[in-house]
Amino acid sequence: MTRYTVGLVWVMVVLSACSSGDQVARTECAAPVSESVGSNPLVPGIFTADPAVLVDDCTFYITAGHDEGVTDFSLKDWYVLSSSDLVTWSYRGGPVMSVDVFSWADANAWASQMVEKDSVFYWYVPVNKIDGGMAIGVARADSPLGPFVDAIGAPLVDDVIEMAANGYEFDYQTVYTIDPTVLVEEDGRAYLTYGGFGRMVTIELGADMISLKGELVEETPEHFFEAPYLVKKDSNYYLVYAGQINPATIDYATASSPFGPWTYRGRIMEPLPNLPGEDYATSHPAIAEFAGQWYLVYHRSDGEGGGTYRRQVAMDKLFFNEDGTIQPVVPSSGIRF
Ligand code: FUB
Repeated sequence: MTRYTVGLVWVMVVLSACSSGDQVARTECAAPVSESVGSNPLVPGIFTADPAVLVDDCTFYITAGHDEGVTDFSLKDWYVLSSSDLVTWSYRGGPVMSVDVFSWADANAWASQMVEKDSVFYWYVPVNKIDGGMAIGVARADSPLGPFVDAIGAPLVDDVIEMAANGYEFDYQTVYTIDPTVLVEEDGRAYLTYGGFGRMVTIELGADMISLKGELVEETPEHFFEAPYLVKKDSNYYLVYAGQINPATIDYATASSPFGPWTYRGRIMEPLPNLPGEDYATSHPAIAEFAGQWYLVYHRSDGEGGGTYRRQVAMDKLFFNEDGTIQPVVPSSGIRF
């Protein structure tokens, strides 16, 4: 039984520029053509999960895992979907990076995020270590389309590092080392947040983006399940995440620091449907601004040929109210611009 499965059972029982990497909103990019219509899922022919967004050079990139599972997660590589009009999407004909890039890992190309700093692209990914346990690695490239190489040759964060940092005796005491999200501030400082099964941690990254600086700060927003996604807007930090338990909602919280404490703000999306006979659907959000409009990117499990372990990435417009709160989003069959 994987730690994900064990954790899921536990939760069920307990019930308890132009870079979005640095979150710089570039409104000079051309907006999608008025009255054009997108489609959801964005690329119907492939199964993609756990989206994150990077806007670079007026191109909207979505990094996503390649879902190949039937009754459980099976992901060995990651896609990069891209579009400049948010209607026509390309995916380079196949995955851009695989678990094989990390010599110390052997499986689980799970929820990742790519960011840019000083024209270098860093891709933070959770993978299964050959000697056991999930860990976060980081790959580096000069282009969002690669080729990517392991930037360290070892995990950036794993249970060993977390146990030493926290004085834990057992690996099960650590926060689940999955679902990394990275925020690069305008001053170049960067923060890594990760976690799952109701616990979340944030730590500052070194200036080189491939080392840790400071302490692991465990500060978890209310209703957090997994899939944190950290952005900054108008001096406020927004954390969007899969809430409750599968079938997960998409909820959000805000804070005046990337370390929290987080104030729960509400629900953005209700639980997504799963196909009959399938496990409850997961949820995984990313939000980003492009040409002056914010978007919610997420995955769905009810597409043709799809399922809970054959998910597909979709997106819809996202609207902020004047007081900074976010309006609920209802999944559509495609954005109308
Ligand atoms: O894709 C594997 C896992 O499913 C991710 O790590 C979670 O966020 C959930 O989407």
